[in-house]
Amino acid sequence: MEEVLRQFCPHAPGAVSISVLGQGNINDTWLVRSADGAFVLQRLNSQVFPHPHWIMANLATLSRHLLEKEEPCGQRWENSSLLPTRSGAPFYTDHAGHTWRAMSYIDGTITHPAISTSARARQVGWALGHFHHLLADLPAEKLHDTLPGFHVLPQYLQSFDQALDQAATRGSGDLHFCLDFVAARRSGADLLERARRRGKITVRVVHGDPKAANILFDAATDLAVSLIDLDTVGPGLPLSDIGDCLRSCCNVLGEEAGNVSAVEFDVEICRAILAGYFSGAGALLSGHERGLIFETLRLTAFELGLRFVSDYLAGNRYFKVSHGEENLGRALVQFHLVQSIERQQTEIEAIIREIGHCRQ
Ligand code: GN1
Ligand code: MG
Repeated sequence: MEEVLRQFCPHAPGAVSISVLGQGNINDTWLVRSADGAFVLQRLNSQVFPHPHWIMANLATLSRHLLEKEEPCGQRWENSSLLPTRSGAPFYTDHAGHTWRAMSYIDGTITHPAISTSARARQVGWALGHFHHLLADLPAEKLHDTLPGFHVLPQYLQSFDQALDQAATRGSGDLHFCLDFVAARRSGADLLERARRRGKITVRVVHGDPKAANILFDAATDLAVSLIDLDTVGPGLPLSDIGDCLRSCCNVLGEEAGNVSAVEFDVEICRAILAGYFSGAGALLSGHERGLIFETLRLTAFELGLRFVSDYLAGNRYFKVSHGEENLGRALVQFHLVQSIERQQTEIEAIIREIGHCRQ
């Protein structure tokens, strides 16, 4: 760590304090406080992100664009940006080959692991919509695809089939539940890919991972201040971001819920998020895209469950785990969330129509 800190801190590494930040499933993250202020230090997971220079190039393009777009939006809004090493490089590779980088720290903020009030949910939606609005005129081709196949559901199904073929384990009842669940829902999984190929939906620059833990709130006002965790920013579908944000924030018990039968999709939180989203994004989504919100939401929760169970079958190589069954438990949570979404389809679709309609 000393060797790494020396790259980013002008002062002796001894003069800093370090604490673990967040609970990401992929990278390792620390908050570093020094006499010169605070910053976020991260060690990238090179299995997941094999091209760190693409990520850093994307972050630079993003920062430049957002700087040019600085405009009053009625509340505090800040964007985190890449901090170069002391020698001016965008990242540092240590002796073991790990990539390290520093990002600015947005002070006076907190995250809410559970979005439990409509006021916060509206802020979450507004923040995502505002982010999309700020990026609407940044051509998607200017950014690298740092994770080819990210949010491409048919590809996740292929990986699942492969992992199942090669899996050493087929045992438990929970696994059988997951396998039956996937088998019953795999048809129709190419909905977004088909719409994309037919030019019905637009590829834009999107966040890629707008889950609850990636939205910063001002500690004093409780208003949203920033979307963080920008490694997945790149060409994608705004619809996928909306689906991912809803599947995360409306699952009030969270992704690691112990009692899976209590997992529910909260429609009131969904209503507030969508209302906030449209107030921040304006008319970014076409009527056709708005008509796909429900299915995207259902498929996004299904996709994450599928990714978790595939990783479980493949021996937990992608998502960090603290015990061998964790990814199976996470898959169960997502699949129970899908069931809750399906049970409430009529209500959710009515909300989408009601809120989306006002924005036509
Ligand atoms: C991963 O690392 P983290 O926690 O920000 C994953 C997301 C998932 C999320 C589920 C690059 O994000 O796609 O939705 O876990 N990120 C990547 O918690 O795969
Ligand atoms: Mg992430």
